[in-house]
Formats: sequence, structure tokens, C-alpha cells
Amino acid sequence: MVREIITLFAGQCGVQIANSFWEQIAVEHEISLDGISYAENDESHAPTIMFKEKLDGSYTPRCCLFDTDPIPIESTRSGRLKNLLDPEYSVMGKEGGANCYAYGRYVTGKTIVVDVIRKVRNLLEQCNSCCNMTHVCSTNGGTGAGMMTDVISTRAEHKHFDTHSYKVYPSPTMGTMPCHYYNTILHMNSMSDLCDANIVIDNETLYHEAEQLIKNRKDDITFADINAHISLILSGCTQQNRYPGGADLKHLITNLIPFAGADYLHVYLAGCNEKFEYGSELSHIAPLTNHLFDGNSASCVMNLDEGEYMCAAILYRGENISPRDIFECLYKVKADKRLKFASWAPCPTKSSLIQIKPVIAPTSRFQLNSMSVVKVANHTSMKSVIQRYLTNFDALYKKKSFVHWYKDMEDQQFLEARHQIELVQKVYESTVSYQ
Ligand SMILES: Nc1nc2c(ncn2[C@@H]2O[C@H](COP(=O)(O)OP(=O)(O)OP(=O)(O)O)[C@@H](O)[C@H]2O)c(=O)[nH]1
Ligand SMILES: [Mg+2]
Repeated sequence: MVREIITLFAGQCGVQIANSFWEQIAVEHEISLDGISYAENDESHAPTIMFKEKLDGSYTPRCCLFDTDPIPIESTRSGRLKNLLDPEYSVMGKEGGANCYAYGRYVTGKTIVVDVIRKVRNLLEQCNSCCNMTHVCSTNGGTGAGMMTDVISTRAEHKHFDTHSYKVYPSPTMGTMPCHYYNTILHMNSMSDLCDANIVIDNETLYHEAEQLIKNRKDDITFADINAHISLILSGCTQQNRYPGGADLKHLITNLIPFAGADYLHVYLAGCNEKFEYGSELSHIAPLTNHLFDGNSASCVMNLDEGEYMCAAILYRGENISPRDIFECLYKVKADKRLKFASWAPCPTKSSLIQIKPVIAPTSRFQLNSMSVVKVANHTSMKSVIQRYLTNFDALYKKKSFVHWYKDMEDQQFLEARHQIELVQKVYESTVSYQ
């Protein structure tokens, strides 16, 4: 039975990531940008998990894009993916959310939210047994942070699927707006009961990562590069469901979140650069696996040398990888005295293997090796990441700066949100077993 995945993309950040993501997924499932399948062997692919088959036999993604600002949606409708993405499922308003959670949720968001929820219900009705609703946006702006909460609340009607998020959170030194911290804390709080797992990404980390990965680059790193990287991560995390033989997404997340509330995960992708493309190393997964456990191998600015891994899922993809290789690599990782795993977790690493060669969208400036590995992990140093958001929130709120823009919100909502996120931070703090 097909277990479908629905994806929602909100705001400028989400919609621009959608453009890159669907190009990547279409290549992986051998679907042209006109929606026509060119796969020779249907058995190894299950395109209907993420694509809907139309009456004429072509495919269109099971997704909805929405933004209160018309520009990102208009450029998607006229862009490279204009024949792949169904315009019916891209909803736009007339005016953006002004970088303000309250404006994006209660003012401009209200003009399109009913329409978006209707489209999401349609997407659900078109599924046989939807297993996951993944949503992608930035927590920093007005529309993604504000409106997404109302859209995901449809989940209350359909409890049988999980919701996962891939979101761009504020960067420590490359922030573009002070209100990002209000929007982020308010968003994290309003999503806390609606989302089962949150993948934390920041542009600063991916920017530096892209600088290293794209050798011989002639011009600067752009959002297109960062979005291509996020797409590979998202592709890596969903590949278990998309190809036969992989573990279900639900299994993955169940093993990663040992305590309620501790659902902020980091990810890391290894294998998409030239770094490992020399000598015999390419023929073995060990260097890729070891690289995943370096101190800064995370999707957001965090120090993995501090604290410990609660759980880590290592998702391998490649034709020539054997389960025995994986077992040996992970055995060595667990025996490595430099790495700390929670003392209470008897089996802190979970692995999965898809024996299909990785592929990459033609427009991406990254390169893939013959194998790729994605780490999805829960690490106690997430406490410092959340603390950083709280500290910046406090700096603003002490003077109540910018609060007057949040017209439809009461002081109490700010305080409550801050309190709830502090509790999440405390969960991470209290789980460290090696003090
Ligand atoms: N990775 C990535 N980040 C983006 C992109 N576009 C914007 N951002 C980041 O997203 C944050 C702002 O969020 P937006 O998505 O622009 O905001 P929005 O949800 O459209 O909200 P409003 O415009 O306020 O209604 C900033 O931190 C930007 O740096 C993108 O294409 N890729
Ligand atoms: Mg916008």
C-alpha cells in the first residue's frame, strides 16, 4: 500500500526551497519537468508516494505552496517548474507578512488561510494513506512563521500521520532582522503540539558549507545553492519512504526523540562534494561516516563536541554499500572515545540503507559521489541553540522594542511563548548524562 508524503511550503523561503526540492525529487524519480516519467524500471521507484498520477498519466507533486506576498508564487508559476507544479496548489495573497508573526498570521494570512486549508484537505483526500505531512518555511518572517501554524492545525482532524518540519531559523551573525527572534519563539511555541519533529537549519551554516563544497566557484554563494543543499537533505531524510526496503519515517523519528518536547533535531549530509573524491576512500563509507561526527557537522551553528548524542540515525545511499560495511563503521563510531553518546541509550545509532546510486538536479552546483550519507540526530547541545534564541528574544523584550507592531497580540502571549520554549531548553539541559 502506498504511504504518501504531502509537503507544504510557505513564505518566500519555503516557496524558493520548493522550486529546488521538486527539481531534485523529479530527477530522482525519473520524471521530467513536464511531469512525464522516463523511468525504465518502475519497480525500484515509487513515484506516487510524493507525486500524484494525473488522468493523462503524467505526474504532479503532492504539495501546496503558499505565500501572502504574490512575487515568489508568481515567479514559480512562470519558472522552470511551471509545468510540473500544479498552479491550483500554489496560493498567493496580495501583501506579505511584513516580517511580523502577528501580521502574517492575523492580518494578511487570514486572507488566504481558508483557501490553503481547503487545498490541504484536497491533498489529503487524494491520498490512500498519508503517512507524513512535511512543512518547509523560515521561522523568521511573517508568513511562514505566522500562517503555517493555522494551516498545520488541520492535523487535528487527521491524527494518523506525522508532521515533520524543515525550517530556516535565525543565524547568529548573518541575521537580517531583529524581529526574527520574536517570530521564531512565537512560532516554536504555537507549533509545539502540532509538529512531531523539527529539523533546525540556519543559513549561516549552510552558507559556509556551500563555500567549501562548491570548489572553483566563480561567483558568490546564493540562496539557490543553499536551497539545493536543503533539498538534498530533505531528499535524504525522505528516501527511506520513497524507495523499497527503507525504514519508515515514523520509525526513524520514534527512535530519535526520547523525551516529549526534545524534538529539535539537526541534520548533516556527507558525500556531495569533491572532498572525498580521491584515492580509495571513495570505495568505502568510513570517511563519510566519520565526517558526520565532526564537531561542527550540523545544519545549524552548534558545537557537537560539547554535550552528547541522545540518538543518531545514519541514512546511507549507494549501490556498492553493504550492510556489513555499515555495521563495521558504526561499531567504530560507538567505540570512539572522543564521541559521547547518552549513557542511558543502549543503542544510540540507527541506520538504514538504500542501494540506489544518488543523483542530483542538473542545475545544482553541488556534485554527488557514488554514495551519500545523511545524519539526523538529537544532541544535547541543542540547548545552546535554543538558549541563543531566548537570549536574543530577551534582549528585545526587555525594552519591549518592536512589540507595538504585534498589534493583535497581548503581552501574555509573548511571556507564555518564552516560558514554554525555556521548558524545552531545560529538557535538553537536564538530559546530559556526562556533566
Ligand atoms: N535558505 C533560504 N532562506 C531564505 C530564502 N528566502 C528568504 N530566506 C530567509 O528567510 C528569512 C525570512 O523569511 P521569508 O521566507 O522571507 O519570510 P516570509 O515567510 O515570506 O514572511 P514575510 O515576508 O514577512 O511575510 C530570512 O532569514 C531570509 O534570510 C531562500 O530562498 N532560502
Ligand atoms: Mg515574504
